[in-house]
Amino acid sequence: MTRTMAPDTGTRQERPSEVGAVFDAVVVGAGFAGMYMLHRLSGLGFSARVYEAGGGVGGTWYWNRYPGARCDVESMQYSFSFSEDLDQEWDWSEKYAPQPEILAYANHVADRFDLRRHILFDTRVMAATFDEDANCWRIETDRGDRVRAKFCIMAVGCLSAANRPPFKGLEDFRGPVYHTGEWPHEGVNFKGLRVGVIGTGSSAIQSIPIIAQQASALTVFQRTATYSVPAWNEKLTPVYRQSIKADYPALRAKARARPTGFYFPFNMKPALEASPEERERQYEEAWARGGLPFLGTYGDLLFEKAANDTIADFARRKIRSIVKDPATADLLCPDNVFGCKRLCVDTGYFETYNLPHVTLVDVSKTPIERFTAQGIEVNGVDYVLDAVVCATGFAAMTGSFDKIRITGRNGLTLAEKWRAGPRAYLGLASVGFPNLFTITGPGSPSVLASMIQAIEQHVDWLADCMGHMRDVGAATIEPILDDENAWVEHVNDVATVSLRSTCSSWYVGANIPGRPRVFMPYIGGFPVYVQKCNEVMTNGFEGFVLDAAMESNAAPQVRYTERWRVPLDIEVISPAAVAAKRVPVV
Ligand code: N01
Repeated sequence: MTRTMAPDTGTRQERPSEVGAVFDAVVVGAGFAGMYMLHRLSGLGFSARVYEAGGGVGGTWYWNRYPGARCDVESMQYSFSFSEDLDQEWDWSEKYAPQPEILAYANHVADRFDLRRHILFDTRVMAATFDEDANCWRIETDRGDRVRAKFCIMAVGCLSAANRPPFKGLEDFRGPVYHTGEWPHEGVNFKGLRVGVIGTGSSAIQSIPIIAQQASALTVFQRTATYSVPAWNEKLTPVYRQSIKADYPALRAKARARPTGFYFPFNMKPALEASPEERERQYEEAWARGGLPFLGTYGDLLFEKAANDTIADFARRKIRSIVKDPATADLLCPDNVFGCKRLCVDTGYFETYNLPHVTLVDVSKTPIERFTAQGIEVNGVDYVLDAVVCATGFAAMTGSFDKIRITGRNGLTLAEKWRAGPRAYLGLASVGFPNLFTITGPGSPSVLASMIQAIEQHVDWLADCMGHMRDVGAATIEPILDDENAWVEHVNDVATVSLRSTCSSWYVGANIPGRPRVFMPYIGGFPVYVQKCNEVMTNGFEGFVLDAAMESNAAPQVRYTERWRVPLDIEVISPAAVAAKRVPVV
């Protein structure tokens, strides 16, 4: 019988259920979004309860403890920017911080800002129901808690509902099966074991080189080959850290003005206007710098297929130059658009296939047939395995909402409303669900921006919104249907001009059979989105209805969003660019 391993946090303690308590806000999740939301709510004097399914703070970084897990936005930028003191006191040790260090940072933030006393851990929210008579949300948890709150804030993460494909015969397999996104806290020792890894996305690409160092044999089951750029990770020196800290606010401001929400050198020139020799030189230099900025080598790479072909060709030649066995190299060469699926950043990924005990199995045409007691069967061949790692990703963007029964006006559930794809105004709120907010929800830049900056911008906007509602005595806020529809249409329009919408990625829900195919994040660029949010607020929450306001015409007091009013420093999406079907890189 298979042991499908999930983390035993070991922290779950008995506690009485919380019944009848009333809060200004309930926040679901204590990852970076939930923590920062809680900090802002406390600052405004709102009462708040945070429920967190895990045994600690950190969200993604609490659950994804697989070997090799680390950020791929540089650490000095992959962190909160709201506190200059926090920026100054924390020292990142590496260019790309490993998971334990990011989790330690999350714990530091929780302690430093005294967040824990408002958080109930090991508690999963099961249902949230809007009470139309009382204008409040009724929240139920798996620990018997039954509380009420004016606001219900979903800080559930974009990539937190693990995708566990229902492989035939899984229960027959005699070894353990792990999922990278729900990794055992005590770690896993693969020494001397025959290990199978299913998937070749970011999680697989980070973990495979390390698992290969331990396993006696490693078999990787690949459905889609992946582009990956070397990280060239390195220790950060005190001198380097100090050079950033000397003017951290300037770096943060530059990051906010970028389509990605983080700063890196970016060349807006079109690849197709450069000579082949010049392109080759630029790609070599960018490859030598490594990481996600490789996609910023030219400005048209995600908009012109012919331009994209040039970088894809370069990346394939790199793979062939690293991987010695030509047949394996062939299999590892993607044939889709470069950067269409989320670009991976690796340390020794392709080199791993040169090890004699590592085998790549193509499951693109002949899928995994079944698990057997001994291993995995593909195309009539039995691969004998002692343990399997599912690096199979997530039900992205909406998967975590699906796990909670969220019921709005007239008994409509969010799952029903979003059956054909998510519909939300600015990715922040959805018609029929008053006072329900979705931090980095579908229709916002979220996963296409640096996540922590996207979170902070949403939280600051929401804090100002809730502060304003209190100032004017508003009981509820809810988007107007026409505005929500127009925003959803805009999100779709923008997506169609980017080559990113052309492949079967999790951005469009296509990694899991049966999910609606909709490009979920907003690809128009972080600053353009921020500008729209700022305008909506300045214009008195345009596109929303604020109900029962005593002084509905009062201009909103800007408490936290001021720092997001920054000029754009490179060309980004505009309605004209969309109309002309020419949209610079995000
Ligand atoms: O998940 P994925 P992930 N049979 O969906 C394959 C972030 N992240 O956990 O491509 C066989 O990318 C699937 O195949 P296909 C980052 O945003 C960041 O790796 O769908 N294979 C794919 O190869 C990232 O994009 C970091 O054809 C199956 C793989 O499993 C996102 O999280 C690190 C299958 C899943 O790849 C998700 O990454 C890690 C099946 N039935 C993650 N089902 C950083 O570096 C799925 N697959 C910060």
